[in-house]
This record gives sequence, structure tokens and C-alpha cells, in this order.
Amino acid sequence: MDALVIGAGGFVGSYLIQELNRKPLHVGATVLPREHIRSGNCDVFTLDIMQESEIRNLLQTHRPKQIYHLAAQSSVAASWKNPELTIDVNIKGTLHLLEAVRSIEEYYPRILLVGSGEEYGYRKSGYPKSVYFRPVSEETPLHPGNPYAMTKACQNMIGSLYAKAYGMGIVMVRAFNHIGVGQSPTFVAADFALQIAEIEAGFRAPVIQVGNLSAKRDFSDVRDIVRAYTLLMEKGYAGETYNVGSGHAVAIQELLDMLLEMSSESIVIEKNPARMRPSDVPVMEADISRLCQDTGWKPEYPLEETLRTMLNHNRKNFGLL
Ligand code: A2R
Repeated sequence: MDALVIGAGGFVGSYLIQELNRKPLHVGATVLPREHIRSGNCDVFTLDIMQESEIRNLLQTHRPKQIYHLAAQSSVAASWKNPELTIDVNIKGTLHLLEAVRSIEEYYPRILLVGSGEEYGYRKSGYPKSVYFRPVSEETPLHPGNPYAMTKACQNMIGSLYAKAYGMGIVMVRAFNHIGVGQSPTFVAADFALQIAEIEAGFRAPVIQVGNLSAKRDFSDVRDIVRAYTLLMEKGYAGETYNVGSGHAVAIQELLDMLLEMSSESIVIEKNPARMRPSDVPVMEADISRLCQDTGWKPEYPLEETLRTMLNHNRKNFGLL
């Protein structure tokens, strides 16, 4: 097997498989028992990352040359409700994978561990503004502000330790916000695109519910993100961490404006306190120079095009297109 995607039943997995399918690679993917792969050609296996023997058996049998580790408890809200599960899946799960690889003789795959821009968190007050609003480079100190971010920061440390201590071919990424068709409406862009399509279809009054519109985030099309993952798998330095994002922060207000402009409905914006997060980080912007320098990657999808694709997908689902 050339490439194995672990945790492929989520949002990113099928995009990554489709990206891998652009080359003549033998691709495998793992899902939890109740999950399936939405699209792409691959051999599918069921795997719970908490079962170390399951991983070892799978790797021993198929010896994938590349392993993309996406499996995670990836919801920030769920990580507050169930920190133990988040620690188990995100930290112990990663450890299980790396120990399983280590236990197999003469086996030296490349491994990509997917972390998050959330690891940087809220930079402490006291920084001068010029520092505070600067894009975060991989060397910026981490201040994870929730259990999910904390587990991803820990995953990063484990990856970097194992690369150094055992000479393993592990590359770590910190992915910033990625959006696209198939994303859960618990994420802001998917939520707005769904609400607007529902309004157009007459399923809801012409009022869009919003949270904090002033926060700025670094949004990318998920297809750009997975292309960066495959390039890093090939060209990233082992033991190194790479930010993956657009390199430009956009206010949630701007994102909303772009979507509203795509609709002919006159829609009222209503702030909903339930959607406000008091500890929101005001600006998250990635410094992506290391990624660009080491891989030659550049984003290809303009934000507006991605948003239009998401909105049109919902319109199709509601029979409007
Ligand atoms: O939580 P679920 O039921 O949606 O399943 C998720 C799955 N997963 C597991 N897989 C194997 N063993 C486990 N014990 C386990 N627990 C959860 O990993 C889900 O199908 C997949 C991760 O996909 P998403 O949650 O949709 O994340 P997404 O957006 O695809 O992001 C991929 C990676 C994750 O590591 C994120 O934390 C990172 O990129 O941003």
C-alpha cells in the first residue's frame, strides 16, 4: 500500500483520498465502524485508534509507505464536555500509532500528524500590538485555550520527540480554518451558507443568526489544505512543524458579506448571544512561509469561490438549482 489515511470518515478524509487519487497510488483508508467514505477510490478498513493491536495488524499486513493521521476528537465544544475522551483519542491514539509503527521490524513509513492553528491560542496580554496581530509562525509560543488545542499541542510534541529520538519520518502540521462542501454547520462558513439557502428555500424567515463578527480567521479551501498535506508528505522535513493556511485573516463579517452578496434575498443580520464565545481569539493568521518555501505550495481557490460552491451545494439540496 502506498498511502493510508487514518480517520478518513470525517470532513477532510474524502478530500484527501481524492487528492491522492490524482496519482496512481494504492490508497487505504480507515473509518470507525459506523462511518463510511463519502468519495474517492480506496480500500476501506474499520479501525478504532484506541485499539493498538488493530493498528499494528493493519500496518503489519499492508505496510503503507505513507500514513496520514487525521483521526481525532476534533470538536472544541465536545472537548470541554469530555476532555478525557479527547485526551484518549488525540494523545493516546497518536501514541498507539507511533508505537505500532515502531514495533514493526524494518518499517520506516513517512507519517503526517495533523494538528491545528488552535494550538497557538490566545497570546497573553502584555504583548505590544504589533506583535499581537502578527501572523503566527511555527516558532510562536503555544497558549492552547481549550482541551482540544491542548491535545493537539501535545500530539505535536510527541511527533517531534519521536522523530528526534527514533529517527522516524514524522512531519507535523498546524492547519488553520478549512472550509468546503460536507463540513458540519457547527462551523461558521457552513452555518451561514446553510442558513442563507434555507432562507432562499423559504424554510426560515429572512433573518440570519450570527455570533462574533469581528473575529478574524485564516480560511482556506479544504482542497488546498489536502494538497499541502500531500506535498508535505513528500517534501516536508522530518521532525518539522508546518503551518497550513492561507496566510490572510478575514473578519467573519467579511465572510458573511461575501455570502450575502451572492443572494438576492434581503436578509437581516441578528446577533445571537448563544453564538458568542467570550474567549474567542481576535485574530488568527498563519505565517506560511515555511510551507511555501519547502514545498512550493500556493493556495488555488479564492475564498469567494469556495463560499459560492458551498452555498450552491445547499441550493441544489433544496432543489433551488
Ligand atoms: O468523532 P467521529 O465519530 O466523527 O469520528 C472521527 C474519527 N475518530 C476516530 N477514528 C479512529 N479511532 C477513534 N478512536 C476515533 N475517534 C474519532 O476521526 C472522524 O471521522 C475523524 C476525524 O474527522 P473530523 O472530526 O471530521 O475532522 P476533520 O475536519 O476531517 O479534520 C481532520 C484532522 C483532525 O485531526 C482535526 O483535528 C484536524 O484535522 O484539524
